[in-house]
Amino acid sequence: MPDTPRTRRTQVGIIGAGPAGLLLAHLLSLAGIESVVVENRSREYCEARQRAGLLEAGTVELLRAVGVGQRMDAEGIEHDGIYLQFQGERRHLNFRELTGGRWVTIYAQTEIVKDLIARRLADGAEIEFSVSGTAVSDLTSDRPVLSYTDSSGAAHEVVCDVIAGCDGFHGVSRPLIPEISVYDRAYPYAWLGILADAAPSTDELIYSRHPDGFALYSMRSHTVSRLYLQVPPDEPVENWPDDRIWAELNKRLAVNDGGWSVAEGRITDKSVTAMRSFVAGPMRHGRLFLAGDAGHIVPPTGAKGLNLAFSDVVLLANALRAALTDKDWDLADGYSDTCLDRVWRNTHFSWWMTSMLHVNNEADAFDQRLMESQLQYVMGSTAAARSLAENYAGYKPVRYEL
Ligand code: RFL
Ligand code: PHB
Repeated sequence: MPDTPRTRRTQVGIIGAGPAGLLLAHLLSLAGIESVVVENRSREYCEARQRAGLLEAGTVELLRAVGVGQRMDAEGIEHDGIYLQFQGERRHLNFRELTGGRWVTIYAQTEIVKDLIARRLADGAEIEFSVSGTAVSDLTSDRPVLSYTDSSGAAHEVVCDVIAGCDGFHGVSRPLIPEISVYDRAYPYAWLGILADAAPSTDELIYSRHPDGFALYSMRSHTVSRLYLQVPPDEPVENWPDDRIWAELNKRLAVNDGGWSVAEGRITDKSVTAMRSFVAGPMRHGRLFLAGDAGHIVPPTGAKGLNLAFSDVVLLANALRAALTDKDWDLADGYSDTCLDRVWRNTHFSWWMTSMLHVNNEADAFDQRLMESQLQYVMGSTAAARSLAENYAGYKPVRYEL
């Protein structure tokens, strides 16, 4: 006989301790709203997963305003803009000048996750790591139930007012929305990403289009570089020994006047990521709300995924505070539409950056020339560069009502 589940009560049940779930729990607690977070991975796994590195100014300001920005302020690196490169010519786009003062910051998603977990635990919060069998029921009642089995095998039921599906692209929440529509685009390439113990030989990120494919020079600190290469989809990582990676990076990032090279170092992480655009809506069913990658995925070329997840979370925190504290459900009722407007703007921008910078072997020569022409236009025209800068640095940042 299975054990009878242990039952307890909270206001918001949150599925997923990624950046979206953790930030939501923190914002709710600042508003005096209780939550329980369940996560099927271990704390160590969540804190080690290599993902995003680039934060919009609005994300930086948000983390600062809600008291989790101390380490980001000490260790993050502010960038004025990015470099774009084509045919060996490298051009700097200065976002501060182009947008009237906006910028971006390098600070790793793994560090944000560590900061948020530390703050939640210091505040006495509940985060259940390493759970299994996460399930949700009674979504169209006003007491939805979140159930799971903890790491010792004990079954739990949490009776909630609302459940937030912050469980990423492969989570259990999205399939629970019966009326969902899905918009999907797979790209015919992937990214090979490496992390290397090497002081970056660039001050800001370089996005380069090369006949062999796209390359991106990013970083995590003044001593750690993060670099990406366009590779075929499903490329086995074993095809890329270290020497081949450095040679290819040096080729795709080389500038015409020579005299510049990628600083090499010990590679500490190597992985291949598929590229996809995916939008699902509505992001709500009854008392279930989706936030972050659970509802949408963008290819990483525009550095939008984490920033977009945080925008959802701010809108959801504002809506849940009004609903649960003031009994006003208007913001909650508008949540999905408000999010999806932003999601589509970011989906377009990420698709546009991706198409412009990658070599698409399935496209005909006409399409390839159009993309090259677009890139040359952005590198040559202040008007075109301003549009890229406005989107990259964060178009219409959302505000958390403190
Ligand atoms: P996450 O991070 O996937 O977290 C979801 C969490 O839910 C857990 N989970 C469950 N827990 C309990 N029960 C279940 N049934 C569960 N199913 C899943 C998972 O274990 C996980 O802990 O989603 P979230 O929080 O929405 O955050 C989204 C971001 O992680 C993502 O958008 C970014 O990493 C995207 N991204 C970038 N975004 C940026 O804004 N700037 C960047 O520079 C940037 N670079 C990137 C990126 C993503 C990349 N990859 C690997 C996809 C670079 C790369 C290479
Ligand atoms: C990263 O540093 O991981 C990164 C930066 C910019 C991107 C994608 C990834 O567009």
